[in-house]
Amino acid sequence: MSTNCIFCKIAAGEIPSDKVYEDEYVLAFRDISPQAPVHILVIPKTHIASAAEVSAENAELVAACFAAIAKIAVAEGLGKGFRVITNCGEEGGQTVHHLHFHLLGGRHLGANLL
Ligand code: DGP
Repeated sequence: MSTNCIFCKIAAGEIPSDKVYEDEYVLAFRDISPQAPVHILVIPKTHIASAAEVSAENAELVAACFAAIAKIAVAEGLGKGFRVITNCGEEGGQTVHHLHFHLLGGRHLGANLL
């Protein structure tokens, strides 16, 4: 656990969240400021600061996040499709420095990324 990391505190249950999925490695909860009808944050419980910190040593945690995303998408009725985004660093727009994947769906998101 990283001191003062809000997502570590959510993973530890110290801060409440609207949890939608949990396993040994992964927690998923609804974003506090949803940008789509379904907007869920999927995080590794272990602190990884961002996508820039992913390596061979922690890649299994990223794989676990994506396995969770596939399950959550089914549970949330996103059979028509969804989008997964991770913001990385200052220019990438990252505001919480604990690796997280935004799972977005529930409407047509369009072809543009920006
Ligand atoms: P990013 O900009 O990629 O770092 O996204 C951070 C997201 O985290 C943003 O969409 C808002 C969300 N968020 C920040 N604090 C909290 C919180 O305390 N609870 C929940 N559920 N979401 C949060």
